[in-house]
Amino acid sequence: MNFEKYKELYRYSIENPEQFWAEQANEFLHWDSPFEKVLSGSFEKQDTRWFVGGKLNASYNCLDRHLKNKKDKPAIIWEGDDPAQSKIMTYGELYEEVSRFANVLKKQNIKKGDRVCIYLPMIPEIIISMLACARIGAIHSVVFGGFSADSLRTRILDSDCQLVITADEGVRGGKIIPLKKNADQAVNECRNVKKIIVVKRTGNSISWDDKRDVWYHDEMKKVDSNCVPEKMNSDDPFFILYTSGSTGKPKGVLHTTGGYLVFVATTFKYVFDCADEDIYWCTADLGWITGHSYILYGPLLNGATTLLFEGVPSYPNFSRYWEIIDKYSVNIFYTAPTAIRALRHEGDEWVNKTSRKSLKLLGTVGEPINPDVWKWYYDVVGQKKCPIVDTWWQTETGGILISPLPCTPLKPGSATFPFFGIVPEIIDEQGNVIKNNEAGKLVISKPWPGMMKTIYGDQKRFIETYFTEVPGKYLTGDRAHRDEENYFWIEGRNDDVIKVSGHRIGTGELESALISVPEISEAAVVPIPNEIKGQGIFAYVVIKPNVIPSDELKKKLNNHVREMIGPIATLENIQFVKALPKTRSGKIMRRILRKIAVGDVENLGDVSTLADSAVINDLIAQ
Ligand code: 7RM
Repeated sequence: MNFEKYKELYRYSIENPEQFWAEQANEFLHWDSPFEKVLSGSFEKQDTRWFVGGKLNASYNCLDRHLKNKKDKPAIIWEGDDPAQSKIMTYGELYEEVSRFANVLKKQNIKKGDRVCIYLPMIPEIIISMLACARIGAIHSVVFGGFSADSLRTRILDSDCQLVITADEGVRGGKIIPLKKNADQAVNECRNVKKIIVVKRTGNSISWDDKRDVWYHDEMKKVDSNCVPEKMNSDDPFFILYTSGSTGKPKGVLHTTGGYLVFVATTFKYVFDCADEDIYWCTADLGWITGHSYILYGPLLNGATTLLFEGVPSYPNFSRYWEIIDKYSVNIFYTAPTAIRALRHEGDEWVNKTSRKSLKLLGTVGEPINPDVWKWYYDVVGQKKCPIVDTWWQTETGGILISPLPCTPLKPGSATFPFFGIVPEIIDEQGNVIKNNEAGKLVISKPWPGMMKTIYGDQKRFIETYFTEVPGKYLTGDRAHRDEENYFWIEGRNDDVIKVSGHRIGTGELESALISVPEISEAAVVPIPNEIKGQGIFAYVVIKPNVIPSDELKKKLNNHVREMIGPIATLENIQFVKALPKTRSGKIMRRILRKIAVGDVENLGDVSTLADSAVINDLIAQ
C-alpha cells in the first residue's frame, strides 16, 4: 500500500462503510453462517449491531483455519523472565492444547455465556485459557497480574465469574508475584466461584483447598483434544475487560464476537503490515486491551507468529528488549512510550551493543509520545530505517482508530490519520465541530465494528459515560487537535483518568482507597508530569482533627492504596492539607489542584465558583 492508496481506500471506506467492512469480514474470517446485514442501527438510537445473522468462532478462526497450511509454523514464541527459559508452540500444538483445555472447562461445567476469570502471568497458558473460553463460548475476563486481591475480588463479583484460572506464582524481573495467594484471598468472599484451576509456574509451595483447587496439568491429562468449536452469533458477548473511568468503580467493557474480530484482524493487517514470515512482538500484558487485540487476536487471526514475553525491560539488564529482538530476529516491535522513556534514560550503550538489524517497523501505544522520545526511538532503536506507527485507541474502541500505516508520511508525536472507516471529530464546549489547530474533545461520529457493546450489567452508565455529553457521537474522553495538514495530535485525557506508566487508573478509585483509611476525612488526587512514568499520582489529603500528620501516616496511605488497587498505584506525592478547594455545590475543583501541584499558581483560571477562597492560600502556602 502507498499513501495515495490509503487515501483512496479511506474515502471508499467512509462512503461505503457496509461494503468496506463486508469485504474485510470475508477476507479475514471464516463464518459458519454468513451475515445478512453488515450494520444495523445507529449511535443515535444506541442499537448498533455488526454482521447481523452471522455465526463464527474466535478459536476456530485463530487456530483450526490455519492448520492446513501452518500446522508447523510457530504461533507463539515464549520468552521467560529468565533468558534461559523459552518455548515455541506451533499452530498445531496450540490447537491441541486449546481444545484440550476447552474440554477441561466443559468438565467443570462451564458453558456458553458463563464468565471465567483469568489471573495469570505472561505464560502460554494465558493464551490457551483465553482461546479455550472462546472455543466453548464462555466469556473471559482477564485481570492483570499486577492487581491486588481486592481489585481481583471486585472484578470477579461484578461479572459473577464461576471459575478462576491462576498460577501458583508469577515471575517478573526476578521477583515473585503471589498469584494463588491473592486469588485465595479474593475468592474467599466470592460464593459463586466453585473452582480454581492452578497452573504450576514456579513449583513453590502454596496453600491448597482440596475441594476447590485443581492443577491445570492434572486436569489436562484427563481429557482428549477433540472439542467442536461453539458457533457464536456475531452479537454474542466475547469478553469483558475492566478499565478505569473518572468516577466510580472500574467498568466492565464488554466486546462482542463478530465486530471485534473483524476489526482487530483488519487493523493488525494494515497497521503492522505483517508478512507471513515476520516475527511480531508486542510488549503489552495480556491483562490489558493491547494484549488482547495485538498479542493474541489480531496476530493469530492473521496466522502470524506472536512473541510472548514474561519479563520486564530492565531484567537482567537494560538491553533485554534489544537482545530478545536479536535472539528471535523480531521484525515488528510494538511497545509503550513509558518503556521507551525508561530505556532512553539508561543511555544509548544498552541499545547500541545489539544489532536490531531484523527490525522493519516500530509501534507505540498508550500515551502521547513526545517528539524527543519519538526521535530517539526512530534514530537509535530503529536506526532511521523503521517507520513508527503511533497508534491511538482505547479499551472501549477494541482496536486502533487513529494511526499511521507504514506508508504514511510521519510527524514525530502525531498519530497522523484515522484508520479505514473511522470518522474522528474535534468538538468545542458548545458541541460544534472546530477548525484546525484548536484543541477540543475528541469524538468518533460513526460506528465501527470494534466498538464495545456495553458496560457489563450497566447499560445506563454506558450511555451516560460515552453518549450523553455529545449526543449521537462516541465521546473518547481525550483532548486533541488537528493541524493545517489534518494530522491528529492527541494531547491526553480530558477527564480524571491518569495514565501511570501506561496503566489507566481513575482518580475516583484512588480517592476511595484513601478515604477508607480511618485517619482520613477527605482526599483529592491529580496527575503530575513524570519524566519516565508519563504521569505520577499526587494526593491531597485532609486528615481528621485529632490526627497528627507524619511520614509514617504517608507510608501507611501508600501501602493501603497498593493493597486495595495493586502495586501499579503508587502515590508519588502526598500532601496533608486543611481543606480541599470546592465549588459551592461541593464538587472538588481538581482543575485548581492540578495547577497547584505543578506550581502553576499564576494561572489558576476562574476561581469565582469556589465556596471558600481562603482554601487556595493555604494550599499555595505549603
Ligand atoms: C490502548 C490503550 C486509553 C487512553 C486513551 C489515551 C491514551 C492511548 C495513545 C494515547 C496518545 C496514543 N487503551 N492513549 N494511545 N494517547 N497517543 N497513541 O492504551 O484504555 O488503556 O487507554 O490511553 O488517553 O484515551 S486504554
